[in-house]
Amino acid sequence: MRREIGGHSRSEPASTPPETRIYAVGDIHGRSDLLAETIARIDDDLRRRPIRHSVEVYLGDYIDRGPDSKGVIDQLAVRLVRRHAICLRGNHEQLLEIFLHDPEAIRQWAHVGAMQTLASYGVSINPNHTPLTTVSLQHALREVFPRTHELFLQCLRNSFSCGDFLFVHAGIRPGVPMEQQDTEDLLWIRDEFLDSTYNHGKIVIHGHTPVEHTDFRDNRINIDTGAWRSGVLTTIAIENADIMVL
Ligand SMILES: [Mn+2]
Repeated sequence: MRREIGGHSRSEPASTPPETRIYAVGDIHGRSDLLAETIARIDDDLRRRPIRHSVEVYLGDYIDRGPDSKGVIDQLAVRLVRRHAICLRGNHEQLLEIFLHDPEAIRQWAHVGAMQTLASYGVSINPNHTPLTTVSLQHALREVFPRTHELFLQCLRNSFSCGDFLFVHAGIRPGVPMEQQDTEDLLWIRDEFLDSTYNHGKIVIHGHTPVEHTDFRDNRINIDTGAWRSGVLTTIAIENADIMVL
């Protein structure tokens, strides 16, 4: 499938650098089972179609909602070290990072699936026991939170650019230069970005807002297919100007 940027400022179709294939993976949300299948599919694709440079990009929201956030980070940490995978920060990882420093953050995080993440680390709230204070809940998680997962969080990036493609979790604010983008927008933005037909200069590959099928637009591609609920974790492979769903 060929996609062209905008139409005014570029006449060439959006493309990767030479001899480069980019794999981009959508929102995982605790589905370690689907991630394992995806990684196997990427490795299999690379065996069948070797290429000089391969880049693996995960678009964020690794945790919450699904059952095994810990297992997701275990696998991604290995991928990051062995394959130099680019792991972007999603708004859910941001909430976890804030909670590790500020126990009161659980109030916001709890609304979007924190309990499933805490449970995957063996931290559970038993409603029959005295309610845990936010501080003791934070201590309980910090006590069992692996050092490798701390290091993983430190490696997260808010954006990644390769060739004519820009990778972010949620999107960008239209009309604002990349270096002036607000982190909150990169991790949380919805309508102002999704409704925009602005030529961003690069095709934006993103997740964050679930869609039934990979959503190809002139200026962006949404690959969040709501894996935690749908069972479909989407990966696209981009090579030269060709974009395929893996
Ligand atoms: Mn998100």
